[in-house]
Amino acid sequence: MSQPQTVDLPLAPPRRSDAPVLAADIVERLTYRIGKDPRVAERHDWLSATILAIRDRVIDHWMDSTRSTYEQEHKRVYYLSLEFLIGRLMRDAVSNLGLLEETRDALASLGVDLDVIAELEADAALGNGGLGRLAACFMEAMASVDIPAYGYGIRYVNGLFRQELHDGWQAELPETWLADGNPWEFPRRESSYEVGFGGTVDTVGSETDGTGRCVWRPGERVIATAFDTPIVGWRGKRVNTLRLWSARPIDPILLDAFNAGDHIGALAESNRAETLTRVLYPADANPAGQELRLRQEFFFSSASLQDILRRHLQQYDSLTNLADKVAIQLNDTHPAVAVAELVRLLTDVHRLDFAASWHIARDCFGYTNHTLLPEALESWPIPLFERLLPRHMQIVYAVNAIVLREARAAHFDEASIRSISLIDESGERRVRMGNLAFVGSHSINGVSQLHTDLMKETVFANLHRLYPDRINAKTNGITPRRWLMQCNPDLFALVRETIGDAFMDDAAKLVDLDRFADDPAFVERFSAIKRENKVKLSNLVARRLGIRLDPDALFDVQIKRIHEYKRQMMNIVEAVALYDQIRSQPDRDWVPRVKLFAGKAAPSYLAAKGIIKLINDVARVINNDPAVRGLLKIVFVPNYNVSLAEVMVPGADLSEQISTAGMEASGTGNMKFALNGALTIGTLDGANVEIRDQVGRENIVIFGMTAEEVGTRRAEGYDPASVIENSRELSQALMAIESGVFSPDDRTRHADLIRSVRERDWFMLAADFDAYAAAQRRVDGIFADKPAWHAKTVRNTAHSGWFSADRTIREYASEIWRAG
Ligand code: T68
Repeated sequence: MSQPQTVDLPLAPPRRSDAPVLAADIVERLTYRIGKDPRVAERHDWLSATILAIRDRVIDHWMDSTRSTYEQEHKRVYYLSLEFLIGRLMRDAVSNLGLLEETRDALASLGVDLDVIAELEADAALGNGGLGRLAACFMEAMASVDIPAYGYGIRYVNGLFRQELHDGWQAELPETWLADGNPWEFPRRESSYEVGFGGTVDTVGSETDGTGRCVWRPGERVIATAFDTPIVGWRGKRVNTLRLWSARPIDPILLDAFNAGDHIGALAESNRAETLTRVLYPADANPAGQELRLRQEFFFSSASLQDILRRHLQQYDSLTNLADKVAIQLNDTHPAVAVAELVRLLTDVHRLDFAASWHIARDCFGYTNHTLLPEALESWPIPLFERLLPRHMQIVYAVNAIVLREARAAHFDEASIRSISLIDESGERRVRMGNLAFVGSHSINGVSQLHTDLMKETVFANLHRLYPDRINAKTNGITPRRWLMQCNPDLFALVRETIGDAFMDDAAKLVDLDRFADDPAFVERFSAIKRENKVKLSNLVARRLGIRLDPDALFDVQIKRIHEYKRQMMNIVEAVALYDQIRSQPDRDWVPRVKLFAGKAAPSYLAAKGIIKLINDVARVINNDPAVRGLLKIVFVPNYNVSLAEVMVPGADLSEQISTAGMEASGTGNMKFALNGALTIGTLDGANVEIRDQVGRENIVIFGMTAEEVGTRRAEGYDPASVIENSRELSQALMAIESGVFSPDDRTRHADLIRSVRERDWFMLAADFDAYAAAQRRVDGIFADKPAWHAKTVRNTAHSGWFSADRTIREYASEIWRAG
């Protein structure tokens, strides 16, 4: 083993962080780092100065963590993800360091309000939805449970688009989160790697089947440069690194061309390189069939692996022990090309033999699957893959030969072999990234129990038969720091006062709250906090949309990406049916309800955009109809992001988790709502099943078909028309929408959406509709019985501790990574 390059210098003594010292530090950063006189500093300058002062305190812990991993030769975990949906970082860092009150006081002594400047921090929205947010929760949880981990991804200049509503239609605008600079990140020019594309391959060895050593001469090369962000774990115990790659050209400008007058051509290479990391693909469940996407995937996978190997070799000098010291988790198939790239680096660059490289790779990699939707399973046309990555194409073929040989030896029939193959030969030949990730990993996990069972029965059935020990379940989790402590500080304080501090380090201890569910004094305080959070949410809605809400109404919330399988459409059709009933029986004692929606649609997903417009059309009519007397309101809050969720989740009474059973791999929003004392109305899909098991079936409202029933129904030949005919409520609601009641300016606007329900209804809205409407009326009944409702909300909080990401990460660490 080589010696550490750093000599044994003592660590700096920990910084004092009492309020006066912190205040002085903030002023110092403001003056000397930002260059602003405190007397004229703007709020944004105060934010930057505060982050810099906090960041300096983080650095001490960061260096400690890095050093101890090195000295104790701990295994390192690398989480490769094309998405990290971080949101804001300041409150996370400050509160995990235990400096919230000190920071508040320090700023107050300077005449600055922490809550005001915290709101100015831009959300880092480097992700689309659940998959990206899971990666962010995992980063925080890995630091909190003391796992030495690095997140690797792309530093997109433009994160997920900003959504505006123009006349109820989604409009997409660029999100320039870096416009005011990013005080959290450290550029690391010294950590730069070349990444190649295209070109030619020369074989050095005698083997011609791809397994011999080769020399790849890329036709095109770019430089990947690292930007590091420290991620602070709970109580500042450990600080890990999120390393995001940015692309730059090898030659920033071709001076000869420039001097010859070709000013545009001189910058072409530079532009092409920088385009690589300019935008996050706004793809949710529809992989963009774009060359640029594959280039992004390879770019960050290659840079990350080169970095991993460099760090390992610097410490251990040898690659034979790589899998003992390195675990690499693939967040979905987006980094699956890393399997081939690691084999290439080991074989061609580090001169291990092919078989050894292949075994090492498989021992290092684990793969997490996040969807079974066939349209979301990534694959690349062979001509494209071969042109961009000629050496990787050879490796894919070589690996495929090994796998198919094993399948033949196990007497698999031809149909099974075709489904296992890394190459899809059914139409245009394509590389199947899911199969590549599967065969290149020793562990393949689903994100809930149900999803894992379905993986074994459907897309991976034959691979599972060939490698029966690999698939395992790791039910998702959320960080309770962000999703309770920070977003709901009053509830957090009440819990702490009631059951003590133990739950702060072990969320499962929240269960101690259970015995207070029937204690009237406690319940009164619990429900007063919920009401206060509803007031805050109402204020946000009033500010942004000018709509006034009654905080005593039932707040029914559905926030997530807009997708047909998530069935926002069923929710809004049910609102139309309810509207109808309220108008025809105005004197019944209706439970006043506010239906809140938020979420983005992929820009190319026209049906999802149509659903947003439908929700807004229905909202306009219902909200302006005096006949409903405020008994029903519909609100679509634009630009859903992590920070908006932090207000909407604590302010919800009811959490809508109503996907067609079998289609939502897990869900994580469902966990956030339950933790914050909302009841779930949901199908037996994804982690809803486990939420029911944890909170108890009397504390959740379940309806509709099971995944198995959905399968049977489809197999029998599902006919939505006859179902619609037999449901008066549903037929009337669909007819109203179809006839243009909600779109008087364009009566046929929603005709296509409704026709797709009538004719095909792939997501089985009609089949579940009556059960859903009945479940909503059950919800009304419980909500009207306040003691019963409140007891259930307390029990939801009490039994949600199991969904802490700390639990999930401990399972990954012990069962997949063998680390920590
Ligand atoms: C989500 N997937 C699952 N995908 O839908 C959700 N897809 O059930 C689960 O809880 C969550 O992952 C975490 O496991 C996604 O969010 C994407 O965002 C995505 C992005 C690009 C391409 C395909």
